[in-house]
Amino acid sequence: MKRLLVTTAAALFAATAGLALATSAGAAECPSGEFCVWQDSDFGGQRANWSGDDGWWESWISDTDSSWANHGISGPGIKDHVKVYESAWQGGGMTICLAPGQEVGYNGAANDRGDSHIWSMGC
Ligand SMILES: [Ca+2]
Repeated sequence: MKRLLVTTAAALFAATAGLALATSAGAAECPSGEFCVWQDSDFGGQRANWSGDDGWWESWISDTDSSWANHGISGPGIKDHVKVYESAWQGGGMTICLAPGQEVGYNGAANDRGDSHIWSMGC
């Protein structure tokens, strides 16, 4: 009887651990309603996050951005896409644009180039 209990507990633990792993692997850690940027790929290193526009990223995140997540809220008439630019105040070229809910673990064309971003109606 004791052996049966131990086996059941172990199976339960394994199932719970598997569930936790599946959850954390799916979505980047980014607050609802915000745009998040990480210094490293795959949502690693220091994270910056904004609910609004920022025309001049802090120096530590400028030109170090390597992964991005748009957790903005969608709805009629709401600016729910995010455009990232290579210079301050939406200057230079656009490096990457994210649709609502989109998470990008790495993008070679946009890597370490962002300086500002703006929310928009589309890409
Ligand atoms: Ca980087």
